[in-house]
Amino acid sequence: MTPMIYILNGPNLNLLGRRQPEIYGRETLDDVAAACAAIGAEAGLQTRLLQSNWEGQIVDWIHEAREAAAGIIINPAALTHTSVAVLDALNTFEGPVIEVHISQVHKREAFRHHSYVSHRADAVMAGFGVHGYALAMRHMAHLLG
Ligand code: CA2
Repeated sequence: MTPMIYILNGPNLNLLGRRQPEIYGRETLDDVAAACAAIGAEAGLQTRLLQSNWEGQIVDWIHEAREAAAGIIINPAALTHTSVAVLDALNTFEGPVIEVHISQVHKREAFRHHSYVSHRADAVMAGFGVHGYALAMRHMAHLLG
């Protein structure tokens, strides 16, 4: 069976490509889904990109991924900096976890410099724009290959 990669996105990322293009660029989450699916197809991986503005929904998808996915790519958005619940959920997942940030969070406000999710992530991308998701997909293929 083709391994599945969950690509999870947190609060406000539904607005990607529609607001603050100077920080987050002009590509939408649908563009990201298409780019990741294309890389997955090359690498023999299925992808499922999901976005929610609700912390509990992200936690539920991580639980679902325990059975359904071989790896997780996650941009937790603001939950990165606040959510022990997302960290605890990721700690129950056995496959590779890659954390993605579109912006270079370490160049931004001090409150964006700490990530709860980084305590679990096997790799972290920041500042590559939405291309960071594609790079994460390639690394995921390498890790699972
Ligand atoms: O750089 C990233 O990817 C972030 O995870 C984005 C979060 C921010 O809280 C993190 O510190 C860094 C914000 C996501 C908001 O997404 C928007 C996208 C387009 C327009 C407005 C918001």
